[in-house]
Amino acid sequence: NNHSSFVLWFTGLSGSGKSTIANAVAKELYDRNIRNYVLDGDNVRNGLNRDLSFSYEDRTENIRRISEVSKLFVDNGTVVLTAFISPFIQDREKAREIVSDEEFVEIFVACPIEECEKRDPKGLYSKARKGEIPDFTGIDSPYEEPLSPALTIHTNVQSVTESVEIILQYLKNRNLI
Ligand code: GGZ
Repeated sequence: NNHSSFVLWFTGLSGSGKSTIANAVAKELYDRNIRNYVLDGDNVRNGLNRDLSFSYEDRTENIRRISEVSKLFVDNGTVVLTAFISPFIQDREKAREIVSDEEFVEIFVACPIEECEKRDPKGLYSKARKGEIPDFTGIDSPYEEPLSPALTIHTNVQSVTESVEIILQYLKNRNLI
């Protein structure tokens, strides 16, 4: 297939649906013979970044390393889908610079915190409310919404299938796939 690689950078609160949508898009790319890889907390925070906490400095370092790794994948011809909260605008702008603007697609996975908290798939919000997890994003650590993302997906009203369609259509329109 004839395409250049790029990074789909998903950003949003814990429980907003970043990993779910990233994996669903990854499957569609795979079905189109587009080599791709999903980077998320499960395969990065447990390995490469296991030395990092959720302090401001460590989140910045987390995103910096992920950006550099994403660039390596793109150099290799692999489409990268990253699913990290990446709560700080400055860190995401740095990621865009590291990867290069033309190859960086920021996707805001928007979901009201009340809804994320209701979903609470890992029970983390509940723990954070009880003070058992300090610096929890949206509770006692900030989330800075993107000012001009390429796409915003509202997971409280859009299904996973609809969200995937929106993203694929965007990539087609931009001749990225
Ligand atoms: C936010 C935390 C925290 C704190 C652990 N704040 O829903 P999850 O579990 O699977 O996704 C969250 C994940 C966030 O890691 P990231 O690498 O994406 O964060 S960042 O981009 O801000 O560096 C959550 C879990 O780790 N988790 N403690 N304090 N999320």
